[in-house]
Amino acid sequence: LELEADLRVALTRDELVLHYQPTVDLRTSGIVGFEALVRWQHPVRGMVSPLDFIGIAEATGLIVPLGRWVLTEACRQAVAWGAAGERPLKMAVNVSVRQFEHGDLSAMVAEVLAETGMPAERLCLEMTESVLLTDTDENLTQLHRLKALGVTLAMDDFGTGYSSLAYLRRYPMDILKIDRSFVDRLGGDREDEALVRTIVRLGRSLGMTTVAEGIEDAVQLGVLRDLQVDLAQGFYLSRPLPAAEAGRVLDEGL
Ligand code: G
Ligand code: G
Ligand code: MN
Ligand code: NA
Repeated sequence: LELEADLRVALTRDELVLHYQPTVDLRTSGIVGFEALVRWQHPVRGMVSPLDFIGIAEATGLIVPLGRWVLTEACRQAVAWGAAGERPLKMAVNVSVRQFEHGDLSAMVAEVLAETGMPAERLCLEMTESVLLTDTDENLTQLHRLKALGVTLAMDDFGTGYSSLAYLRRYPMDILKIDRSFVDRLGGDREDEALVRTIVRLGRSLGMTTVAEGIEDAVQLGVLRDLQVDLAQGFYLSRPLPAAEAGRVLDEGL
């Protein structure tokens, strides 16, 4: 309850910050984009993880203004970085199923793109299966509107939910992010490798770009490269970084 009141205030006091985790092309090892991850610099508690406040934000509806702030800040940063270099850098932003339920998500995204001058093609929205499992028709309409804007859609934490296969076919998703629980077990058991290979094939056969998340060592990286996964994220490549450090690795490489 105390955190809820604090979170309301945090939004008006610039206490939220974004960290940026690089996404790496497994063939070139170059950075092709970042995933924006929100943190809360609480005046008393210090840095608070999204695990401790996204749930509160969802339950109270604060996720709507918070989500808009995150999207605006991430787009603003991507435009600033994009202007500096040659590459059209991608920016991925996590959206909650609650943002589909409260208010018009695609209209909000269109407004933020216009306000920040962010090209829609450079924005990726990450969502979990919960978006596909609840309020199906309304959410499907929203997803098609987002696609019509030119935004890329990613299925996050793939493999951890239900009905994955049927929903993947029905929804206009571009990117499949293989949950880190699968990546975690790579390197030992051949069965785990077979599982990841199957997910990669599934993604590819549906025309999706595959991303492996949660890579924590060189063995996992090697296996994923051999399996021809397209993109990778994980602490072994880089932790989520404050904006200034992310800008530095963008200039100097990892
Ligand atoms: O960055 P970290 O690993 O601590 O994130 C924990 C969880 O919080 C992850 O599931 C991540 O997707 C989620 N998260 C981080 N930033 C955001 C955000 O801006 N919006 C939403 N909805 N979830 C986020
Ligand atoms: O749910 P989502 O995939 O958006 O969650 C992203 C979260 O995963 C972030 O909080 C980020 O800090 C975390 N993360 C990123 N790379 C790794 C990793 O290599 N290992 C672990 N344990 N967590 C990671
Ligand atoms: Mn994510
Ligand atoms: Na994930």
